[in-house]
Amino acid sequence: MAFKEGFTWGVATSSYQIEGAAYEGGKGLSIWDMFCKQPGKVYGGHTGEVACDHYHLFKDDIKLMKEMGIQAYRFSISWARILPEGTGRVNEKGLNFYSELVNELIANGIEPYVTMFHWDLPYELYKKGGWMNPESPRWFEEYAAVVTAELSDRVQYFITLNEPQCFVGLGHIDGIHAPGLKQSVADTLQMAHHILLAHGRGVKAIRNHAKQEVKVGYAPTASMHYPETDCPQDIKAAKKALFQMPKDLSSNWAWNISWWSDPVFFGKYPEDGIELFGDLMPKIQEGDMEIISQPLDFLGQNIYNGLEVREGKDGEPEFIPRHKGFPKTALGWPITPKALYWGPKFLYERYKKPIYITENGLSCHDVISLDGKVHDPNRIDFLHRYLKELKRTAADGIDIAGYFQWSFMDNFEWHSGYEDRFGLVFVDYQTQKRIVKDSGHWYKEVMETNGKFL
Ligand code: IFM
Repeated sequence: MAFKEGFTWGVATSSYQIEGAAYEGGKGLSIWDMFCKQPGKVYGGHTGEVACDHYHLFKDDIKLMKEMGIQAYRFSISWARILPEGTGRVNEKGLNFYSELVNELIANGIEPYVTMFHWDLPYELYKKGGWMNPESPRWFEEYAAVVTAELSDRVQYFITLNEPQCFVGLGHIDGIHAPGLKQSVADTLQMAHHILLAHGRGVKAIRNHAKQEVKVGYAPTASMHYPETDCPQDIKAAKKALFQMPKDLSSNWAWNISWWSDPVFFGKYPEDGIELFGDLMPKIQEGDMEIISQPLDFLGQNIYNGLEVREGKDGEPEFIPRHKGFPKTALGWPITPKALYWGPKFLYERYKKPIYITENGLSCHDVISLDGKVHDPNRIDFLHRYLKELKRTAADGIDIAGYFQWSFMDNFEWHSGYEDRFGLVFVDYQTQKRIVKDSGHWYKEVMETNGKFL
């Protein structure tokens, strides 16, 4: 059996993408509430105001999860629902919502995995400079402490941040996500330093306030490079490409692994990055790197695709262009199953921590067929190919602790609104009716058999 006994099979979502109830239950505003109000920022003018109405329908959703055989559910907390101003006043109704959600999960035999931050920063904190403010790590620490004190008697697994690459890269460099800014390299590096400090302070807060022994991790993302062939030269080139920083500042610097994970696991920024950024490096105070590199129990990695690499004539990694007609998802993302073999392998070799795949999945053009069902063979084929590769890496002895499919149900896909569907469960946004897609039934069998037939 390649997937170890006790392997965790789950699904993932995030607060703004599913909850709705944007102005209910005492919740404060988030940067996504404000971003969606701006004309032209989100496809079709869509917003997360109602989304999947999970805030009201969570019991039904959890019932469905149970029927689907889901063992673990990774969800995120809306910071502004807990602390409407970002710090200070606690909104008891918000805490109760998550407390009830956790109770319901446990009553249905589903293990909760809590992500503290999945992009919906309280707007009140943004007005104070958001992550640019040197106080922001303290704000996050306070918030993480409140959540942990409330939930950790029942929740054992916590994840600090989801995909800093995206909320910095898309939100503050490219400006296509909230808060929609295009900031300089120096500013975003300083911001990244605060975010890493927030992660470290968050880890400390979780451990200090936990009511039982907890497992704490982090969920970055990035493209997972993989070798063209199994020859040692190509493998070496792919691994080098995976962890190297961009060669110059012409591209979005945030889209890499090492700047976000080396400080967390090694307590230092990567040398090639320090060289690249030179005078633009953030201000690092004494003790910062120790805070950032708090011991973690696992690495959560979100993996969707990667680039193929070979050793070039000069001995350096060479990226191989994708051939004509390369398979892609509805969103246009390349389908590269090998990313789920080589990615975790390279990451494990470097960081030496048990790995959870905290997100993996695809968008498809799903529709309700004449028979009233949702047939999504492309999703089944995608997941089958990717999971086979994950199984191969587990069989090689890489410590893979779990896999969370993105996403449990169709939801608000950020600046693409509801145009794209990522769920195992179809959501009719007019009626809020859910229909388990063929892939949901297929995934049930995967979970039940611990991936035996893959
Ligand atoms: O929907 C997102 C999620 O919020 C973060 N990771 C990628 C998913 C698909 O784009």
